[in-house]
Amino acid sequence: MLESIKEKIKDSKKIVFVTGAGISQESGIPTFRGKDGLWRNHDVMQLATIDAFYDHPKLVWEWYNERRRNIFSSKPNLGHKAIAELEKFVKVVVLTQNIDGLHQRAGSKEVLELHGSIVTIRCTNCDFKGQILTEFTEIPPLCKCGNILRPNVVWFGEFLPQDVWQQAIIHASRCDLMIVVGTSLVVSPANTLPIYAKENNATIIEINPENTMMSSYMDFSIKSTSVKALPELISIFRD
Ligand code: BJW
Ligand code: ZN
Repeated sequence: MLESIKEKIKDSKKIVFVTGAGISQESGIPTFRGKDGLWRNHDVMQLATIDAFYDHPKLVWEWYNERRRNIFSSKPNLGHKAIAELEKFVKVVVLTQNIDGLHQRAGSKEVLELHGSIVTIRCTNCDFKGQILTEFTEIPPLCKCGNILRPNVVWFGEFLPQDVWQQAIIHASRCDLMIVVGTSLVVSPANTLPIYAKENNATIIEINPENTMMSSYMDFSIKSTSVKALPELISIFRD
């Protein structure tokens, strides 16, 4: 890693991470776009919509059931663990688009889930909401009130949980270093977070093996996977 990046990182007081599917790719969880963007010949972007859920609840639930099974048997990787360990040295906040809970399982204390959680299930009609780790044998699963249950995630066309989003903007606006890891930055409003950081004159670093929509906007782009690049951050603070 360049000495100039190392200095910026070591001098920072508050690091905000913005993470996406790429950080969990090395835990065996597929990303959304590119070659991973198909499930049983369905474009996953078409499945992740509220319309798809109401039109084809069984199909969408089969997709979530399979993903829940995979996620529950996956483990945080060295990238998630490095972010959690950084808390020993500097204030860290994680703003994640991921719904897999792997940052929390790696030990990160302050994680804001912008797109909800696949662990939590809620009713489409009543106030029921709860963490359910067991597999649903009957799909779509039904609530005690008789209506369909859904994963507590944010689909296209739905608003992000407003309290979480407001907090995310505040953190992005008040950091001096933002590290954007494993996201294509094509989905709004999460892809506006680097803009809030830049307005505060924060340094922005991207970690991604590929170019993204905003690579040219970054102060530094590290073309690497998160498992390779993130553990290096710890060594900067240790040295
Ligand atoms: C690695 C790596 C390694 C690989 N290491 N890196 C027109 C009509 C209607 C709406 C819109 C519209 N135009 C715009 C909108 C808004 C819409 C949007 O942004 N659409 C765009 C696609 C055009 N956004 C919304 O609808 C949002 N809500 C909203 O805006 O509310 C206001 C509103 C309301 C009503 C109408 C209009 C506006 C909600 C967005 C919700 C997104 N939900 C999903 C599903 C969540 C649940 C689930 O997981 O099942 O969130 S979609 C999916 O995309 C998921 C992700 O969080 C999100 C972002 O994807 P991410 O994480 O960036 O993954 P990838 O696959 O894209 O990228 C992976 C990256 O990793 C790549 O760059 C790789 O190179 C890299 N990588 N291996 C490091 N080892
Ligand atoms: Zn209910």
